[in-house]
Amino acid sequence: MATTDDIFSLSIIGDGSTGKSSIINAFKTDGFIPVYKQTVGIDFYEKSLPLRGDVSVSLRIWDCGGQSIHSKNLEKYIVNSSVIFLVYDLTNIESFNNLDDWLSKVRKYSNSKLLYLVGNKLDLYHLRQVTEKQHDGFISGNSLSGGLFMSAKTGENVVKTFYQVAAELKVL
Ligand code: G3D
Ligand code: MG
Repeated sequence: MATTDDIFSLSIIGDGSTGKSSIINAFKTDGFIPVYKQTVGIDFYEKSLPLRGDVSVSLRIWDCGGQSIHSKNLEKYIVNSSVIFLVYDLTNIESFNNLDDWLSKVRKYSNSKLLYLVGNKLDLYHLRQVTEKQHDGFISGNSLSGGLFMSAKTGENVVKTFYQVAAELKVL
């Protein structure tokens, strides 16, 4: 008998150019698509992730343009998200400093239990502007569920992270 996956929404938010669309592309294709395309409006991508046995979870992944922090659309999809990735660019301290604004939107509109800090562009270690200590401080200071570093360019930690999130959603 066919079974239907539980579907969970995951929103990826943060400043423009931090790599949100690239993270989704890396997850979609298991490879990096080095073409910059500014997100127009809001789009989603859905994928079913097989976990153990015949258990699977569908993730509906939402992307939005960086300038959407003041848009009504942002509120609409944050409110329905089970998981939120707060993304910043490890080589851009400003994108890290702006996380307070993104987080206040999340706190205002969402009761998501899984909120992760994602430091992207890990491959550009020589240009890094945000330390691990700052990263960890933001997670503990704001009681987030956790955080990690990834590279949408090399794919490091990308697919693994989505699977970990899917597994956590299944047990919630
Ligand atoms: P956004 O969706 O958050 O606005 P994009 O960001 O996914 O469009 O990425 C913005 C720029 O960062 C793009 O470069 C993209 O190729 C680059 N990028 C994204 N992730 C990584 C990464 O992990 N490592 C490196 N080195 N670059 C990354 P351009 O130059 O096309 O603007
Ligand atoms: Mg984008």
